[in-house]
Amino acid sequence: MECLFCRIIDGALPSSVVLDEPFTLGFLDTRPVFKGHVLLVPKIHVDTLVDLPAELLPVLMGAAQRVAGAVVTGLAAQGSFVAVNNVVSQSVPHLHVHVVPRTKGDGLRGFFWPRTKYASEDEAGEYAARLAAALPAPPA
Ligand code: DGP
Repeated sequence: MECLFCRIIDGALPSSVVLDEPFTLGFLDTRPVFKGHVLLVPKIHVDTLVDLPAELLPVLMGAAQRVAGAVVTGLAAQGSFVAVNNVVSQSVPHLHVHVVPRTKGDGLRGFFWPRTKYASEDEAGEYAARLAAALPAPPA
């Protein structure tokens, strides 16, 4: 089996497990932004969030919500950063949700991206309309 996170899910590679549920595994990132940085993965192999079956979305994000609570109650973080890299900046091609404990003044700078501006309200409206037209219908 080639996929690194599938090997962790199967137990072929060790990990520090935080959450083990029927469809979701949560384990510590070995290169944490801060200690307690958790990765949540679906146990089925999908490359990105776009590929996740819709019925597993609340399962995965529900687990992320609970872990985001646990870093506050269990590690005394003030909050968290919850993120998914899809393709770009994604170093492991098995969907994973990062839950990073955050505290004011923790020095995290890497997630401060440069910001741009819309040229006009019309341009913003065009972007909104293009996205809205491209959105698949929600699952029934
Ligand atoms: P990303 O760059 O968004 O694809 O995040 C992948 C993360 O996976 C990165 O923060 C480091 C982590 N990682 C890489 N290899 C391993 C590993 O073998 N075990 C664990 N637990 N985490 C890993």
